[in-house]
Amino acid sequence: MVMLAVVVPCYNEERCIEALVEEFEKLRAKVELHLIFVDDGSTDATGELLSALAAQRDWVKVLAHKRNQGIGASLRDGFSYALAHGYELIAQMDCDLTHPPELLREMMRAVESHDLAVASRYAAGGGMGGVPWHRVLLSRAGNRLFRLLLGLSTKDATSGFRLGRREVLERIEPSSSGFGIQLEMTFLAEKAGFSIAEVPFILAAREKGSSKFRAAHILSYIPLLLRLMLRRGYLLLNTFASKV
Ligand SMILES: Nc1nc2c(ncn2[C@@H]2O[C@H](COP(=O)(O)OP(=O)(O)O)[C@@H](O)[C@H]2O)c(=O)[nH]1
Ligand SMILES: [Mg+2]
Repeated sequence: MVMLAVVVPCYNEERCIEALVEEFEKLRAKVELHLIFVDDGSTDATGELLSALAAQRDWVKVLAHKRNQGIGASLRDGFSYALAHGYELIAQMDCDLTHPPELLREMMRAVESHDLAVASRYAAGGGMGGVPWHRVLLSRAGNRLFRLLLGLSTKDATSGFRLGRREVLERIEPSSSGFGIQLEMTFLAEKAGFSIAEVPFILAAREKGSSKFRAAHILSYIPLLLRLMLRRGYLLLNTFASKV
């Protein structure tokens, strides 16, 4: 039984997919794993490329949405598939070659003593290599704000590169459809009491294709943040009430 599933959400990534699968071909010599791509209504050749790659490799699976539903909705579908198919360890990563697949081995070691490993730009030794300054600023400011308002311990609460034990996904129920799902999952995992290891990594700059993150996406963090703050308040009140 293959233990590890790596869920990879992708939207219009025709320029990255083949190179990513090639990188995984190499990694598979050391780690047994399955890749689960979630193609989210791509309008370029992503879907055809994925079908061709999967047809020749039983370790590559493809879930496809007819229409674009967002990275959060895609991750949730990928996780449900991985849970239903019995994988013990479930990872997620971007398919734009900015997350080094090699790091998954270190993350696997980290979950021998933790529930979840988050590849972290803000742990000692982590960082960003050549990422545009406005994205660096946004990520730093966002993470500071989220930690403060939500009382998080995880330094990189918005990382899209993680690997965890299946129990984490069995317990938490994220509902975000967009990019906010990363923050939501960090919050839910922390508040559920799961232990999180931050594995330092350097996020690479994207060289192929283009980012799908738009300034307008920032707005969608506002209702999410309010919802999570309310939830935090409720949890704090409960803890307080159980002590008096
Ligand atoms: N399934 C799905 N994946 C998406 C969507 N938007 C972005 N992604 C994927 O999520 C990952 C991160 O997105 P990216 O555009 O690189 O955002 P950035 O890293 O924040 O600049 C990449 O693998 C994208 O292909 C989407 O709407 N649906
Ligand atoms: Mg990216």
